[in-house]
Amino acid sequence: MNLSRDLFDRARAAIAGGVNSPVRAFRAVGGDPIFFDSAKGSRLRDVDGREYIDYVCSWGPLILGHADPRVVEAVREQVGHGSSFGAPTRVEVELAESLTAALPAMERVRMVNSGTEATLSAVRLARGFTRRNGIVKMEGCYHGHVDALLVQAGSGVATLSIPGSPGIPEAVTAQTFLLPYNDAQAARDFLRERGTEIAAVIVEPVAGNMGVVPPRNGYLEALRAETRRAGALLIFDEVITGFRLAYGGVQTMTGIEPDLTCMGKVIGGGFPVGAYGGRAEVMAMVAPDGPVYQAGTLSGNPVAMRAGLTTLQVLRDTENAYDRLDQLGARLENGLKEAAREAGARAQVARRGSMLTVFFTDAAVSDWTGAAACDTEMYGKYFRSMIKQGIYLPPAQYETFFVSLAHSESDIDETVNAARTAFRACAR
Ligand code: KE4
Repeated sequence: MNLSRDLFDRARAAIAGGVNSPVRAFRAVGGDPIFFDSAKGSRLRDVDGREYIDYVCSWGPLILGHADPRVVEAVREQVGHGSSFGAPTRVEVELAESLTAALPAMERVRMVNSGTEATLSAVRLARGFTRRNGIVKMEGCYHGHVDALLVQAGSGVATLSIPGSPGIPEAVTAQTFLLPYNDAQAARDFLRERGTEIAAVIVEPVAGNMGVVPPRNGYLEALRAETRRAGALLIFDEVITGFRLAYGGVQTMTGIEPDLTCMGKVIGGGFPVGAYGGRAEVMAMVAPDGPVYQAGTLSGNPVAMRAGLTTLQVLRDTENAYDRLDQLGARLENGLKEAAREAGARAQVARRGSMLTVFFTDAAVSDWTGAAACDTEMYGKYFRSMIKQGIYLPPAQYETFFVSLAHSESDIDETVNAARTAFRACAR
Protein backbone atom coordinates (compact mmCIF):
# COMPACT_ATOMS: atom_id res chain seq x y z
CA MET A 1 0.00 0.00 0.00
CA ASN A 2 1.48 3.36 -1.03
CA LEU A 3 -1.14 6.04 -1.10
CA SER A 4 1.47 8.75 -1.71
CA ARG A 5 2.47 7.12 -4.98
CA ASP A 6 -1.17 6.66 -6.03
CA LEU A 7 -1.88 10.31 -5.25
CA PHE A 8 1.22 11.44 -7.17
CA ASP A 9 0.01 9.46 -10.21
CA ARG A 10 -3.32 11.26 -9.98
CA ALA A 11 -1.63 14.59 -9.32
CA ARG A 12 0.49 14.30 -12.46
CA ALA A 13 -2.68 13.73 -14.47
CA ALA A 14 -4.25 16.92 -13.18
CA ILE A 15 -1.56 19.32 -11.88
CA ALA A 16 1.45 20.65 -13.83
CA GLY A 17 4.38 18.48 -12.75
CA GLY A 18 2.12 16.92 -10.13
CA VAL A 19 2.87 19.74 -7.70
CA ASN A 20 1.83 23.30 -7.02
CA SER A 21 5.38 24.50 -6.52
CA PRO A 22 8.41 22.97 -8.30
CA VAL A 23 10.67 22.28 -5.32
CA ARG A 24 8.01 19.97 -3.84
CA ALA A 25 8.49 17.48 -6.70
CA PHE A 26 11.71 16.03 -5.19
CA ARG A 27 13.46 16.45 -8.58
CA ALA A 28 16.59 17.73 -6.79
CA VAL A 29 16.81 14.77 -4.40
CA GLY A 30 15.28 11.87 -6.36
CA GLY A 31 12.24 9.77 -5.65
CA ASP A 32 8.60 10.80 -5.53
CA PRO A 33 7.14 13.45 -3.24
CA ILE A 34 5.37 12.35 -0.09
CA PHE A 35 1.77 13.43 0.39
CA PHE A 36 0.77 14.55 3.87
CA ASP A 37 -2.64 14.72 5.44
CA SER A 38 -2.00 16.07 8.90
CA ALA A 39 0.57 17.73 11.13
CA LYS A 40 0.85 18.75 14.75
CA GLY A 41 3.65 20.65 16.47
CA SER A 42 7.00 19.51 15.02
CA ARG A 43 5.55 16.44 13.32
CA LEU A 44 4.05 15.61 9.93
CA ARG A 45 1.97 12.52 9.18
CA ASP A 46 1.86 11.23 5.62
CA VAL A 47 -1.12 9.65 3.89
CA ASP A 48 0.32 6.19 4.62
CA GLY A 49 0.45 6.94 8.33
CA ARG A 50 4.20 7.47 8.64
CA GLU A 51 5.38 10.28 10.92
CA TYR A 52 8.30 12.67 10.41
CA ILE A 53 10.03 15.41 12.34
CA ASP A 54 9.54 18.43 10.07
CA TYR A 55 12.28 20.95 9.18
CA VAL A 56 10.44 22.49 6.22
CA CYS A 57 7.68 24.04 8.37
CA SER A 58 5.86 25.01 5.16
CA TRP A 59 9.11 26.80 4.06
CA GLY A 60 9.18 29.00 7.13
CA PRO A 61 5.68 30.19 8.11
CA LEU A 62 5.04 27.68 10.91
CA ILE A 63 7.42 29.13 13.49
CA LEU A 64 4.99 28.07 16.26
CA GLY A 65 4.75 24.54 14.84
CA HIS A 66 1.87 22.91 12.99
CA ALA A 67 -1.75 23.45 14.08
CA ASP A 68 -0.88 25.66 17.02
CA PRO A 69 -4.10 25.64 19.08
CA ARG A 70 -4.06 29.42 19.50
CA VAL A 71 -3.89 29.96 15.76
CA VAL A 72 -6.44 27.23 15.02
CA GLU A 73 -8.92 28.73 17.49
CA ALA A 74 -8.45 32.26 16.14
CA VAL A 75 -8.92 31.12 12.54
CA ARG A 76 -11.95 29.01 13.42
CA GLU A 77 -13.60 31.95 15.15
CA GLN A 78 -12.77 34.38 12.34
CA VAL A 79 -13.99 32.18 9.51
CA GLY A 80 -17.30 31.78 11.35
CA HIS A 81 -17.80 35.53 10.99
CA GLY A 82 -17.21 35.40 7.24
CA SER A 83 -14.10 34.53 5.22
CA SER A 84 -13.68 37.58 3.00
CA PHE A 85 -15.51 40.85 2.50
CA GLY A 86 -13.48 42.64 -0.16
CA ALA A 87 -13.73 45.58 2.19
CA PRO A 88 -11.66 46.88 5.11
CA THR A 89 -11.76 45.01 8.42
CA ARG A 90 -10.46 45.63 11.94
CA VAL A 91 -8.05 42.70 11.88
CA GLU A 92 -6.07 43.98 8.88
CA VAL A 93 -5.52 47.25 10.72
CA GLU A 94 -4.34 45.33 13.80
CA LEU A 95 -1.83 43.29 11.77
CA ALA A 96 -0.60 46.37 9.91
CA GLU A 97 -0.12 48.16 13.25
CA SER A 98 1.82 45.15 14.58
CA LEU A 99 4.17 45.31 11.58
CA THR A 100 4.75 49.05 11.67
CA ALA A 101 5.25 48.95 15.46
CA ALA A 102 7.86 46.19 15.15
CA LEU A 103 9.70 47.66 12.13
CA PRO A 104 10.50 51.38 12.53
CA ALA A 105 11.54 51.56 8.86
CA MET A 106 8.05 50.42 7.89
CA GLU A 107 5.92 53.52 8.35
CA ARG A 108 3.20 52.26 5.99
CA VAL A 109 2.46 48.76 4.73
CA ARG A 110 0.32 47.15 2.04
CA MET A 111 -0.87 43.55 2.51
CA VAL A 112 -0.72 41.18 -0.46
CA ASN A 113 -1.05 37.40 -0.90
CA SER A 114 2.48 36.07 -1.32
CA GLY A 115 6.14 36.98 -1.04
CA THR A 116 6.29 37.18 -4.83
CA GLU A 117 3.50 39.72 -4.89
CA ALA A 118 5.35 41.71 -2.23
CA THR A 119 8.62 41.88 -4.16
CA LEU A 120 6.87 42.44 -7.49
CA SER A 121 5.03 45.40 -5.99
CA ALA A 122 8.09 46.78 -4.21
CA VAL A 123 10.09 46.77 -7.46
CA ARG A 124 7.29 48.55 -9.33
CA LEU A 125 6.98 51.08 -6.52
CA ALA A 126 10.74 51.73 -6.43
CA ARG A 127 10.72 52.34 -10.19
CA GLY A 128 7.70 54.62 -9.89
CA PHE A 129 9.14 56.57 -6.98
CA THR A 130 12.64 57.08 -8.44
CA ARG A 131 11.53 57.28 -12.11
CA ARG A 132 14.45 54.95 -12.83
CA ASN A 133 14.30 51.42 -14.27
CA GLY A 134 17.47 49.65 -13.12
CA ILE A 135 17.17 46.95 -10.45
CA VAL A 136 20.11 45.23 -8.77
CA LYS A 137 19.79 41.75 -7.27
CA MET A 138 22.42 39.41 -5.88
CA GLU A 139 23.48 36.07 -7.35
CA GLY A 140 21.91 33.24 -5.38
CA CYS A 141 19.15 35.34 -3.85
CA TYR A 142 15.57 34.43 -4.75
CA HIS A 143 12.71 36.89 -4.45
CA GLY A 144 9.81 34.86 -5.87
CA HIS A 145 8.94 34.26 -9.51
CA VAL A 146 8.97 37.92 -10.55
CA ASP A 147 9.89 38.34 -14.24
CA ALA A 148 12.44 41.05 -13.59
CA LEU A 149 14.05 39.12 -10.73
CA LEU A 150 14.22 35.60 -12.22
CA VAL A 151 17.73 36.04 -13.45
CA GLN A 152 20.09 33.49 -11.89
CA ALA A 153 17.88 33.33 -8.78
CA GLY A 154 18.33 30.93 -5.85
CA SER A 155 15.84 28.40 -4.47
CA GLY A 156 13.98 26.48 -7.16
CA VAL A 157 15.66 28.31 -10.04
CA ALA A 158 19.14 27.40 -8.76
CA THR A 159 18.13 23.92 -7.70
CA LEU A 160 16.48 23.17 -11.02
CA SER A 161 19.24 25.19 -12.71
CA ILE A 162 16.64 27.09 -14.73
CA PRO A 163 18.73 29.82 -16.38
CA GLY A 164 16.26 32.62 -15.71
CA SER A 165 13.17 31.23 -17.39
CA PRO A 166 11.64 31.03 -20.87
CA GLY A 167 8.71 33.41 -21.27
CA ILE A 168 10.49 36.43 -19.87
CA PRO A 169 11.20 39.01 -22.59
CA GLU A 170 14.79 40.24 -22.89
CA ALA A 171 13.49 43.78 -22.46
CA VAL A 172 12.24 42.89 -18.98
CA THR A 173 15.56 41.61 -17.65
CA ALA A 174 17.71 44.09 -19.58
CA GLN A 175 17.26 46.45 -16.64
CA THR A 176 18.19 43.85 -14.03
CA PHE A 177 21.80 43.81 -12.87
CA LEU A 178 23.40 40.91 -11.00
CA LEU A 179 26.08 41.37 -8.38
CA PRO A 180 27.84 38.78 -6.21
CA TYR A 181 26.31 38.46 -2.73
CA ASN A 182 28.56 39.54 0.13
CA ASP A 183 30.86 41.58 -2.14
CA ALA A 184 30.72 45.16 -0.84
CA GLN A 185 33.41 46.37 -3.25
CA ALA A 186 31.51 45.09 -6.28
CA ALA A 187 28.38 46.85 -5.06
CA ARG A 188 30.31 50.06 -4.40
CA ASP A 189 32.01 50.00 -7.81
CA PHE A 190 28.76 49.29 -9.69
CA LEU A 191 26.66 51.87 -7.85
CA ARG A 192 29.31 54.57 -8.16
CA GLU A 193 29.50 53.93 -11.87
CA ARG A 194 25.82 53.36 -12.75
CA GLY A 195 23.92 54.26 -9.60
CA THR A 196 21.97 57.06 -11.27
CA GLU A 197 20.21 54.42 -13.45
CA ILE A 198 19.23 52.28 -10.46
CA ALA A 199 15.76 52.39 -8.87
CA ALA A 200 16.58 49.86 -6.17
CA VAL A 201 18.89 47.20 -4.84
CA ILE A 202 16.97 44.17 -3.49
CA VAL A 203 18.68 41.72 -1.17
CA GLU A 204 17.94 38.94 1.30
CA PRO A 205 19.64 40.48 4.37
CA VAL A 206 20.41 36.94 5.52
CA ALA A 207 20.29 34.79 2.41
CA GLY A 208 18.18 31.64 2.69
CA ASN A 209 17.76 30.66 -0.96
CA MET A 210 21.23 29.43 -1.70
CA GLY A 211 21.10 27.79 1.68
CA VAL A 212 21.76 29.95 4.75
CA VAL A 213 24.43 32.54 3.92
CA PRO A 214 24.71 35.38 6.46
CA PRO A 215 26.02 38.79 5.35
CA ARG A 216 29.72 39.49 5.95
CA ASN A 217 30.47 42.27 8.44
CA GLY A 218 29.91 45.61 6.78
CA TYR A 219 28.11 44.24 3.72
CA LEU A 220 24.60 45.48 4.50
CA GLU A 221 26.03 48.76 5.78
CA ALA A 222 27.81 49.22 2.44
CA LEU A 223 24.59 48.55 0.50
CA ARG A 224 22.77 51.09 2.67
CA ALA A 225 25.44 53.77 2.23
CA GLU A 226 25.96 53.24 -1.50
CA THR A 227 22.25 53.15 -2.39
CA ARG A 228 21.66 56.31 -0.40
CA ARG A 229 24.61 57.96 -2.17
CA ALA A 230 23.21 56.93 -5.56
CA GLY A 231 19.64 57.99 -4.79
CA ALA A 232 18.47 54.38 -5.20
CA LEU A 233 16.17 52.59 -2.77
CA LEU A 234 17.36 49.68 -0.63
CA ILE A 235 14.82 46.84 -0.45
CA PHE A 236 15.26 44.18 2.24
CA ASP A 237 13.52 40.99 1.20
CA GLU A 238 12.62 39.71 4.66
CA VAL A 239 10.07 37.19 3.43
CA ILE A 240 12.06 34.46 5.20
CA THR A 241 13.83 36.47 7.92
CA GLY A 242 10.86 38.65 8.97
CA PHE A 243 9.85 37.62 12.51
CA ARG A 244 11.94 34.46 11.97
CA LEU A 245 15.24 35.80 13.34
CA ALA A 246 13.82 38.44 15.67
CA TYR A 247 10.51 40.05 16.56
CA GLY A 248 10.92 42.33 13.57
CA GLY A 249 13.66 41.46 11.16
CA VAL A 250 17.34 41.68 10.30
CA GLN A 251 16.75 45.43 10.15
CA THR A 252 15.80 45.49 13.85
CA MET A 253 18.80 43.31 14.74
CA THR A 254 21.31 45.45 12.82
CA GLY A 255 19.74 48.91 12.95
CA ILE A 256 20.17 49.13 9.16
CA GLU A 257 16.95 50.64 7.85
CA PRO A 258 15.93 49.80 4.26
CA ASP A 259 13.64 52.09 2.30
CA LEU A 260 11.26 49.20 1.58
CA THR A 261 10.78 45.80 3.20
CA CYS A 262 9.07 42.72 1.75
CA MET A 263 7.54 40.18 4.09
CA GLY A 264 5.58 36.92 3.96
CA LYS A 265 5.64 33.46 5.53
CA VAL A 266 5.61 33.97 9.34
CA ILE A 267 3.34 37.06 9.14
CA GLY A 268 0.64 34.84 7.57
CA GLY A 269 0.90 32.07 10.17
CA GLY A 270 0.50 29.42 7.46
CA PHE A 271 -2.05 31.31 5.35
CA PRO A 272 -1.38 33.12 2.04
CA VAL A 273 -0.02 36.50 3.14
CA GLY A 274 2.69 38.85 1.87
CA ALA A 275 3.35 42.49 2.63
CA TYR A 276 5.52 45.34 1.43
CA GLY A 277 6.08 48.62 3.18
CA GLY A 278 8.51 51.33 4.07
CA ARG A 279 8.97 55.07 4.30
CA ALA A 280 5.66 56.95 4.24
CA GLU A 281 7.02 59.21 1.49
CA VAL A 282 7.61 56.20 -0.76
CA MET A 283 4.38 54.37 0.14
CA ALA A 284 2.43 57.56 -0.64
CA MET A 285 3.05 56.67 -4.30
CA VAL A 286 0.88 53.53 -4.02
CA ALA A 287 -2.70 53.74 -5.33
CA PRO A 288 -5.11 55.14 -4.31
CA ASP A 289 -2.90 57.86 -2.74
CA GLY A 290 -0.46 57.74 -5.63
CA PRO A 291 -0.19 56.57 -9.23
CA VAL A 292 1.65 53.26 -8.70
CA TYR A 293 -1.05 50.67 -9.18
CA GLN A 294 -1.28 47.45 -7.15
CA ALA A 295 -4.42 45.60 -6.06
CA GLY A 296 -5.74 42.21 -4.93
CA THR A 297 -9.10 40.53 -4.40
CA LEU A 298 -8.02 38.72 -1.26
CA SER A 299 -5.38 41.14 -0.01
CA GLY A 300 -5.83 41.64 3.75
CA ASN A 301 -8.07 38.58 3.91
CA PRO A 302 -9.45 38.57 7.48
CA VAL A 303 -8.86 34.86 8.12
CA ALA A 304 -5.24 35.10 6.95
CA MET A 305 -4.80 38.33 8.89
CA ARG A 306 -6.09 36.64 12.03
CA ALA A 307 -3.64 33.74 11.60
CA GLY A 308 -0.75 36.14 11.11
CA LEU A 309 -1.77 38.45 13.94
CA THR A 310 -2.17 35.56 16.37
CA THR A 311 1.24 34.18 15.39
CA LEU A 312 2.92 37.53 15.99
CA GLN A 313 1.07 37.99 19.27
CA VAL A 314 2.28 34.61 20.49
CA LEU A 315 5.85 35.41 19.40
CA ARG A 316 5.69 38.79 21.13
CA ASP A 317 4.17 37.40 24.35
CA THR A 318 6.28 34.23 24.64
CA GLU A 319 9.15 35.11 26.90
CA ASN A 320 12.55 34.51 25.27
CA ALA A 321 10.90 32.98 22.17
CA TYR A 322 13.87 33.86 19.98
CA ASP A 323 16.40 32.71 22.56
CA ARG A 324 14.59 29.36 22.59
CA LEU A 325 14.64 29.17 18.78
CA ASP A 326 18.35 30.01 18.84
CA GLN A 327 19.06 27.35 21.52
CA LEU A 328 17.27 24.68 19.50
CA GLY A 329 19.07 25.82 16.36
CA ALA A 330 22.43 25.70 18.12
CA ARG A 331 21.72 22.20 19.48
CA LEU A 332 20.92 21.01 15.96
CA GLU A 333 23.95 22.78 14.46
CA ASN A 334 26.38 21.37 17.01
CA GLY A 335 24.91 17.88 16.76
CA LEU A 336 25.07 17.86 12.96
CA LYS A 337 28.63 19.19 12.94
CA GLU A 338 29.69 16.45 15.35
CA ALA A 339 27.89 13.78 13.33
CA ALA A 340 29.51 14.97 10.08
CA ARG A 341 32.95 15.04 11.71
CA GLU A 342 32.55 11.52 13.14
CA ALA A 343 31.49 10.20 9.73
CA GLY A 344 34.23 12.04 7.88
CA ALA A 345 31.59 13.65 5.63
CA ARG A 346 32.47 16.67 3.44
CA ALA A 347 29.79 18.87 4.98
CA GLN A 348 29.49 22.40 6.35
CA VAL A 349 26.67 23.48 8.68
CA ALA A 350 25.60 27.15 8.45
CA ARG A 351 23.09 28.70 10.82
CA ARG A 352 21.41 31.93 11.85
CA GLY A 353 18.96 31.52 14.70
CA SER A 354 16.42 28.87 13.66
CA MET A 355 17.54 28.85 9.99
CA LEU A 356 20.13 26.21 9.10
CA THR A 357 21.64 24.50 6.06
CA VAL A 358 23.93 21.48 5.60
CA PHE A 359 26.15 22.26 2.60
CA PHE A 360 27.93 19.30 1.00
CA THR A 361 31.21 21.00 0.22
CA ASP A 362 34.67 21.46 1.75
CA ALA A 363 34.60 25.16 2.54
CA ALA A 364 32.21 27.49 4.34
CA VAL A 365 29.74 29.07 1.88
CA SER A 366 29.67 32.87 1.73
CA ASP A 367 28.29 33.48 -1.76
CA TRP A 368 26.71 31.80 -4.78
CA THR A 369 30.05 30.62 -6.18
CA GLY A 370 30.64 28.71 -2.96
CA ALA A 371 27.08 27.35 -2.90
CA ALA A 372 27.29 26.27 -6.56
CA ALA A 373 30.32 24.12 -5.68
CA CYS A 374 28.16 21.92 -3.45
CA ASP A 375 27.71 18.24 -4.25
CA THR A 376 23.95 18.29 -4.79
CA GLU A 377 23.95 14.55 -5.53
CA MET A 378 25.39 13.99 -2.07
CA TYR A 379 22.67 16.20 -0.59
CA GLY A 380 20.12 13.97 -2.33
CA LYS A 381 21.71 10.86 -0.78
CA TYR A 382 21.66 12.51 2.65
CA PHE A 383 18.04 13.60 2.20
CA ARG A 384 16.93 10.07 1.21
CA SER A 385 18.65 8.53 4.22
CA MET A 386 17.10 11.09 6.58
CA ILE A 387 13.59 10.72 5.20
CA LYS A 388 13.83 6.94 5.57
CA GLN A 389 14.60 7.58 9.23
CA GLY A 390 11.58 9.83 9.67
CA ILE A 391 13.26 13.22 9.28
CA TYR A 392 11.70 15.54 6.69
CA LEU A 393 14.24 18.02 5.30
CA PRO A 394 13.88 20.54 2.46
CA PRO A 395 14.07 18.44 -0.75
CA ALA A 396 16.88 20.57 -2.23
CA GLN A 397 20.38 21.70 -1.30
CA TYR A 398 19.70 25.40 -1.84
CA GLU A 399 17.09 25.76 0.86
CA THR A 400 16.87 26.37 4.60
CA PHE A 401 15.96 24.00 7.43
CA PHE A 402 13.57 25.68 9.86
CA VAL A 403 13.18 24.90 13.57
CA SER A 404 9.95 25.89 15.33
CA LEU A 405 9.00 26.60 18.96
CA ALA A 406 7.21 23.23 18.88
CA HIS A 407 10.49 21.33 18.31
CA SER A 408 11.89 19.70 21.44
CA GLU A 409 15.38 18.74 22.54
CA SER A 410 14.42 15.11 21.95
CA ASP A 411 13.33 15.95 18.37
CA ILE A 412 16.75 17.52 17.80
CA ASP A 413 18.58 14.56 19.39
CA GLU A 414 16.58 12.08 17.28
CA THR A 415 17.49 14.12 14.20
CA VAL A 416 21.20 14.14 15.08
CA ASN A 417 21.11 10.38 15.60
CA ALA A 418 19.58 9.91 12.16
CA ALA A 419 22.20 12.26 10.73
CA ARG A 420 25.00 10.01 12.04
CA THR A 421 23.68 7.24 9.80
CA ALA A 422 23.00 9.59 6.89
CA PHE A 423 26.47 11.20 6.99
CA ARG A 424 28.08 7.74 7.08
CA ALA A 425 26.12 6.83 3.95
CA CYS A 426 27.47 10.01 2.35
CA ALA A 427 31.05 9.47 3.44
CA ARG A 428 31.31 6.03 1.80
P1 KE4 B 1 6.22 33.21 -2.20
O1 KE4 B 1 5.69 33.87 -3.46
O2 KE4 B 1 6.68 31.79 -2.47
O3 KE4 B 1 5.26 33.32 -1.01
O4 KE4 B 1 7.52 34.03 -1.72
C1 KE4 B 1 8.56 34.23 -2.65
C2 KE4 B 1 9.84 34.49 -1.86
C3 KE4 B 1 10.32 35.78 -1.78
N1 KE4 B 1 11.45 36.06 -1.09
C4 KE4 B 1 12.13 35.09 -0.44
C5 KE4 B 1 13.37 35.45 0.31
C6 KE4 B 1 11.68 33.74 -0.49
O5 KE4 B 1 12.38 32.78 0.15
C7 KE4 B 1 10.51 33.44 -1.21
C8 KE4 B 1 9.98 32.01 -1.34
N2 KE4 B 1 10.75 30.98 -0.70
C9 KE4 B 1 10.64 29.67 -1.27
C10 KE4 B 1 11.59 28.74 -0.54
N3 KE4 B 1 12.94 29.10 -0.69
C11 KE4 B 1 9.23 29.15 -1.21
C12 KE4 B 1 9.08 27.69 -1.48
C13 KE4 B 1 8.58 27.42 -2.87
O6 KE4 B 1 8.99 28.14 -3.81
O7 KE4 B 1 7.80 26.45 -3.01
